[in-house]
Amino acid sequence: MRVEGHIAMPQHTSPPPETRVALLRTMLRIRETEERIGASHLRGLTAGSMLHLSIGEEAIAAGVGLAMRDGDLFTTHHRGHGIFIARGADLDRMMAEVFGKRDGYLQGKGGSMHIADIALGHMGANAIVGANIPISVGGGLSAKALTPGVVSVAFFGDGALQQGVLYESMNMAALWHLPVAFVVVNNQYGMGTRLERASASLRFVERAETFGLVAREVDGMDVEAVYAVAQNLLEQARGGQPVFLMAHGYRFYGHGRKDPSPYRSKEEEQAWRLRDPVEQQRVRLLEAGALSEDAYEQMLREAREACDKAVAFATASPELPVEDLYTDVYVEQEAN
Ligand SMILES: Cc1ncc(C[n+]2csc(CCOP(=O)(O)OP(=O)(O)O)c2C)c(N)n1
Ligand SMILES: [Mg+2]
Repeated sequence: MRVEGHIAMPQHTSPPPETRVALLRTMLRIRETEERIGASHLRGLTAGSMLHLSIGEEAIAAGVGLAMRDGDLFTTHHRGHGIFIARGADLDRMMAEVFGKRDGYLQGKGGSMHIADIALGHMGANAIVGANIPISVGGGLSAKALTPGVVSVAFFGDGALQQGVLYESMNMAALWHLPVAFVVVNNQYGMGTRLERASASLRFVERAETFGLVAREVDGMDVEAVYAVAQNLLEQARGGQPVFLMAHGYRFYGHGRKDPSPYRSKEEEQAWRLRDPVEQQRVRLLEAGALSEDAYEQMLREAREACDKAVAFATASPELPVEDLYTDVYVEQEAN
């Protein structure tokens, strides 16, 4: 799906100055952290043979993430570092988890693709395409019954648009008036397959509408546009009207960090990199006088220092002893 011509840009007024800066700070934190995670992966320091980075998709994570509130619930697909950071992940514990170390969120047993933190509302990343979506519907059901006003957000890739479970989930959310937001991080590809080659129809917004959802699409490289549309949609979701947001973006690296992306052209990559969401927001704020060069440099320094600290923390953390492999895997219950 090409961006030009497909996106109805929402009419929005700019958010308050401190929010505009917070959106940039969040994207920068994601970018710096993921570059460090990627570099660590290439040095063999992360757990697992595969690593999925969301570099290029920061505006979607930050825009929706900052439109959410404390107490809101979410799940992600396998490319979820950015979303978790936008929702306040502790970088030390996150880095340790990605390194497979004991001080990680899940003692290193989950790694990048299964990270979770119930305290922050993160019900889990999920490596099975589409599998996190019904979990978020369960979160919505729980919120409706127990914590009215909370919204449950499922973040997933364009690959999940071809999974039946998405449509079962949208139907149930609409039928039961659940506070659920379905957010598609459309980076144009599922592994090496372009969305056009995987779906007979590209009318996903209409598809969601026929299920009874309020559905929108947005330029996922423009963080302020994402934030504005997400705020509007999440408010509707809080009242029990499930919503769908298709955000169009791009992953700057391959499917995994080591994938050289032979299935897409260098010209295409370059065209998207020219629309770098972090750079766009930086320039926008500098030109508007909403941010000084010094303040930006300071922000970048802080992000890098946080990464240094997180990598040092993860490196110093031990691995779990092998005897602990099977602990915390199943809930211990008396047979009855
Ligand atoms: C049910 C299922 N089928 C196939 C796979 C293998 N697989 C892993 S990631 C992926 C592509 C996912 O694409 P998308 O949902 O667009 O997310 P992206 O990687 O682009 O962020 C596939 C097919 C899987 N993990 N789960
Ligand atoms: Mg994709």
